[in-house]
Amino acid sequence: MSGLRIYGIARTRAYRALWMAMELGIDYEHLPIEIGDAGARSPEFLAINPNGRLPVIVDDGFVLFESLAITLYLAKKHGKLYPATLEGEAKAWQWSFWAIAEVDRGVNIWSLHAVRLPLEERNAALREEALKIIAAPFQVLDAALAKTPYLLGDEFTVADLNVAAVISRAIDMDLSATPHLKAWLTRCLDRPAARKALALKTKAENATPPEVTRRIARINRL
Ligand SMILES: N[C@@H](CCC(=O)N[C@@H](CS)C(=O)NCC(=O)O)C(=O)O
Repeated sequence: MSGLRIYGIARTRAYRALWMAMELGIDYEHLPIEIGDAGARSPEFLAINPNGRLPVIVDDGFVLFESLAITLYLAKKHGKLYPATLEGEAKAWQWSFWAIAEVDRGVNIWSLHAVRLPLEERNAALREEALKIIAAPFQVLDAALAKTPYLLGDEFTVADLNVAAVISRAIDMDLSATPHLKAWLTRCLDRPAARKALALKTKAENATPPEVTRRIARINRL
């Protein structure tokens, strides 16, 4: 089958690929498969992505996993939101790798224990620990955004999409210590494509049974 297929329910990191596809205005098919044995760890899916994780895309037969590799690939392929210079491209990679390495896990753990798990199953110690881990990188991001409205300058690019998508759940945190980060994140998430993607994500989130959220919490504590 030709065209772009995006695998993964919008509650997962597939949201990042969906947001990018919406920004680019390209045609795609969304296959909202779930994590676990009935979805991403089924034999059919493992044949596409042996990691058993979401998202993965198949673009005219080309298979790619890792959410931020997917957004970078799509932006570059479609010539939109992608830096025009070698240095700009390197900075987009820098911020993308930074987001995965420095803040992805912390924001995820915080959101599980602040918002997503049933109230009585939230662990305040894990929540506080997660906040401590992300405090320093959030200061780094705040300082960068004090200089320019977007990470690479005056324009929204794939670098902003990647970092904002990774920390999108931080919008529910108290961000008063990082006002530039807060204003930038609000700006990014307010874009029409971001709102559309977020609506899909919220809908999927609201339909997620508690046992799936518990499973996510178990995976993330590893
Ligand atoms: N670094 C990967 C992480 C992928 C990932 O962990 N996806 C989660 C959903 S958000 C998943 O599939 N978890 C289920 C599992 O590990 O079984 C990416 O950014 O694509």
